[in-house]
Amino acid sequence: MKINNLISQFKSGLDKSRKELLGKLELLFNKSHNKADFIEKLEELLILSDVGVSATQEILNEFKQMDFSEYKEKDFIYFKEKLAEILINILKDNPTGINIDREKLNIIMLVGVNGSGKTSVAGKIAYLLKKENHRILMVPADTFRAAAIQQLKILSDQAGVEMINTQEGADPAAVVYDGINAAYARKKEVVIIDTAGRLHTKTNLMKELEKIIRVIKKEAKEYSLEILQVIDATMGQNVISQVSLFHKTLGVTGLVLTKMDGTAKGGIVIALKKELNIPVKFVSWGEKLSNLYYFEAPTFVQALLD
Ligand SMILES: Nc1nc2c(ncn2[C@@H]2O[C@H](COP(=O)(O)OP(=O)(O)O)[C@@H](O)[C@H]2O)c(=O)[nH]1
Ligand SMILES: [Mg+2]
Repeated sequence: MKINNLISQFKSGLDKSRKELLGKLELLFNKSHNKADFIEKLEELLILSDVGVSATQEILNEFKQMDFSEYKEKDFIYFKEKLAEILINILKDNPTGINIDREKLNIIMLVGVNGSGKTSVAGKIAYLLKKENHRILMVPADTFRAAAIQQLKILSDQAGVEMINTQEGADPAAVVYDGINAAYARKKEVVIIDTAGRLHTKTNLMKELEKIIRVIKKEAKEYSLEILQVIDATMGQNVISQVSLFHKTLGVTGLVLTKMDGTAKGGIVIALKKELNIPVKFVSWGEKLSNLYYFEAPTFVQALLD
């Protein structure tokens, strides 16, 4: 996608966050009388925007080191540029997207709590990789409800990719076993595994997911495994502890932020990077299959502050 087009897509996805943040930043910039006042108001604004405590401190330290008159005498644009520079610096070293190696079986497993958007993201990744001409097999490992299997089937059909069949109540690890073997038999390059996320059985869920990973490691030869945690961006700071839990047990290799359109708190991206240092690989908004984007820090920050 052309870069201008990408920025405008990001801008529309981040519309709520941008409007909220920019208005408040400008007000803060114009109304603060001295450095202490400015720093205090900026701190409050960053915390309210979900940037998180440690990233907020890093940003404030940058501004504290500057001469207040230096940014006060110049205009708001100068201040925004400085902030953008700091944010991009926090978000750098973030390997985005996923590399598909045609010589291997590329296994992508989606994990996360119920309703975070795993099944939707499974469909969106399939759609994206299908456009790049990859041979994809979908594996419905959320077998708890027939409707969940059906939901993935509908998305697979829309994306034009195959899904293996299974029954409600089947053992998820057994479904993955079948999926991997089917992928080799059908000469697929990519396997996308959708999983369950029922939180009331947290320990069981983690055991179920660990068992799936064991099956992958045993059955797959010459493979790569991406464990992507799907996060509902509207959940705020709660997602930090959610991701910690999944990461500790499973080893999450990347994050996918969904529902970015539904929140005015885009700052969560910065908190996740700063506190957990797990790369944000994709962002998504809206229900359309095409609404999944490789996360690019400069584009994201520009869309947020422009
Ligand atoms: N507005 C919005 N809704 C979404 C997005 N992604 C998923 N949804 C909706 O959120 C709900 C849960 O999504 P689903 O993919 O089933 O989540 P799962 O339980 O993690 O598999 C569904 O109603 C989706 O249509 C998004 O990016 N934006
Ligand atoms: Mg689901």
